[in-house]
Amino acid sequence: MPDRFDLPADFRWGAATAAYQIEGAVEEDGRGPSVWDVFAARPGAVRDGHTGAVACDHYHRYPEDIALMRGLGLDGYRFSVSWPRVLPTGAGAVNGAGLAFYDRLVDALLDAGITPLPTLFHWDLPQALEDEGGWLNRDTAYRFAEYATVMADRLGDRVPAWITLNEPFVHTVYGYALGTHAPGRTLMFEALPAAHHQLLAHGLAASVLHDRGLLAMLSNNLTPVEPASPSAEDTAAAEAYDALHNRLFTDPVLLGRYPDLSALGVPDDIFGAVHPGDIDLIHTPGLDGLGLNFYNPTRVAAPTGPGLPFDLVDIPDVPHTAFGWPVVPEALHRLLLNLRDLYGKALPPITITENGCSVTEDTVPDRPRIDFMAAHLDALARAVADGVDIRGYYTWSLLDNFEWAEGLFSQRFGLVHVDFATQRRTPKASYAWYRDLIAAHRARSLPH
Ligand code: IFM
Repeated sequence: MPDRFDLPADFRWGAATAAYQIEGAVEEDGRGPSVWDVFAARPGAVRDGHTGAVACDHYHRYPEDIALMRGLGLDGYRFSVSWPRVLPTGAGAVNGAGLAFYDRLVDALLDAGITPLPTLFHWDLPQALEDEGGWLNRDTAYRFAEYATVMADRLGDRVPAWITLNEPFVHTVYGYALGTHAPGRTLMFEALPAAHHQLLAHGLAASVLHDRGLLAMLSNNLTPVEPASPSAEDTAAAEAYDALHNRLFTDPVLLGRYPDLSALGVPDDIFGAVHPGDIDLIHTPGLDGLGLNFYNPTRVAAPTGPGLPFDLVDIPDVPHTAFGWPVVPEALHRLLLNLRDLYGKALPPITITENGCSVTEDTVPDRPRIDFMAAHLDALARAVADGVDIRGYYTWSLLDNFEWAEGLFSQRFGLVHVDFATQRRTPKASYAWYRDLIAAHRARSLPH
């Protein structure tokens, strides 16, 4: 696998994390409870009863973590802001001590020469808003716009670009349809108003950011969907799944319309959630960059029984990550070209805002992670050569962290190993590989 890639001189290298997965300090300095605090406390909700109460203790150890980022030579660091740390009940009075943490973090990043790229919502909704219906309640979108205003007014002088939401597909499906993530609702397709309200929140927040001269991005988890066979039934099932996973979250933002969801039994107004004018609020602000979180392609077959209009099937004969996700780097190349062809001029520049893998028996010599990253960067570089405008790559993740329902130990995604008992950080082989890759790219890009 190559360890140098033909990428533009100004290509940006980064790493990503999320607040609840690393910060800990859930009861400190006035932070309010989030849906993840409440969900993780439910017996059986998270593997081994783990929670994010301490996680990587990044709230206290962020200087050490920024030193690790500096050691990598990162251009950018993607983190998320904990909404309940800033607004403990989701709205109303701002918690100055919570907001001050992000001031310190941003200033320390800038001192280290690293551009902060914050995500406003990475799944840790204030529990007080969940008590009012969470993302099923349209008001949550308006509370999000107020929260975006607080953040932009405080950090906008130092932070030029913002990601509004992380992976609204995953949050909607796992959190509201299947109940395997917080807030643990099991509404199946009736969860989809939560998707619409997140997209509305994105549109409202994008306007807030634009009004202040800031850039707005949205990070989606996208997957190229392939039918299990060329049959009409498998093809129709694949189209239905593609509409749900991908197009539901990109078409309204980029094209100003929802895809046809009738194969899922979902009406055009998404069970009454879509009000007149909503699509304009989502579409008109425009998107300054599409954040793409890529992990794997998805193979889909026609359903074998009643229930869902598709079956998700495995992709055999390829390696799989510790999570059981198929490793198909070429699928990233295909996805990037599909996006170019589907959205044309409506497609803004793309940044890979997550890509990485969990490794079975993860240890410091983590060769499979290096192979995974190298193969995906090779696919990305080929898409750049094919004319796709890709501005940067943020690996998931800087640190081993709290992997949601999988807890702390079973799915380690970090370039840096974290011993959760001692909080000792140990860079893995992938850390050294990524550091050398970034340095070599930078050296080649310098004017000679
Ligand atoms: O850890 C998650 C992250 O929070 C969102 N994207 C996928 C990662 C790996 O599961």
